[in-house]
Amino acid sequence: MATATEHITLTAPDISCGHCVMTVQNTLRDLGVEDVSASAETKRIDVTFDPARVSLDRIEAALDDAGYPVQG
Ligand SMILES: [Cu+2]
Repeated sequence: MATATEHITLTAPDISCGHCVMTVQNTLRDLGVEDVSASAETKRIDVTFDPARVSLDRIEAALDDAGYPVQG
């Protein structure tokens, strides 16, 4: 059983304050990602996840639903 995790950095320009950071982090933690760290300064979201557990499409869809669409 592969246990490889992937690390990606997404950009979500609508992250503007600490509340947004918490919402983004909680949204992705609820999906079951290994680790997530968002920043209102850089608008970036660092995510470590197991692709066998949660897909990148699902991560992006959840962020979209939460009001923080990923750029690009
Ligand atoms: Cu905010």
